[in-house]
Amino acid sequence: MSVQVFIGLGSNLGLPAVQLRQALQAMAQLPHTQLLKTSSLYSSAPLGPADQPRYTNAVALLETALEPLQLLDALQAIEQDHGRVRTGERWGPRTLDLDILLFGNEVIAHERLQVPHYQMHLRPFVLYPLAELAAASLLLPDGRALIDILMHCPQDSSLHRLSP
Ligand code: A4P
Ligand code: MG
Repeated sequence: MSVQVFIGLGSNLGLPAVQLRQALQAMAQLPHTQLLKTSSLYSSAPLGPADQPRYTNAVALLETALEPLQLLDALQAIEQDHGRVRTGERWGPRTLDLDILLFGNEVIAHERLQVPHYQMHLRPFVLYPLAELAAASLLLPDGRALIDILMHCPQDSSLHRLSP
């Protein structure tokens, strides 16, 4: 059985837009998976340590028959292929970050995987591209509507859309 999955993409090292496009192509080629839609690219100031470049972010909608941990493994392999070095610094710079935001309507509390992504409701750079792809009436597993979450999330005046 396939489920619809939203993936958050982020990059702030190298050529972020190129890395995001390559990551989208790599996700489209995953087994038992289709890339259904991709959002515009967005630019924003870093959340976390300020002494790092601005981020480019996007969201993709996949349909997959992979299990959640299989998908996580596949996404981490794509991150590695794009030169990601895990420095251990929380919220530090990265060439490519792929986060599972929503996996169907599932709530997952695994040591390697928390879904919905634990910070998505606080991150305009996730919520705006997500809202391009999902109906505003989309309900998260806790029953909250995306539109409500968007209306209550912190403002980020640094966020702007780069390309359609
Ligand atoms: N993991 C748990 N849940 C998930 C999930 N839903 N999706 C685990 C993906 N992975 C998940 O991930 C650490 C571990 O989280 C993984 O091994 C996986 O098993 P990581 O990518 O190495 O993340 P991290 O840097 O150690 O910390 P964190 O808190 O996950 O970083 P974030 O939340 O990804 O934040 N500012 C802007 N403007 N835009 C950004 O995109 N991104 C970050 C990174 C900081 N500031 C930013 C942005
Ligand atoms: Mg991550």
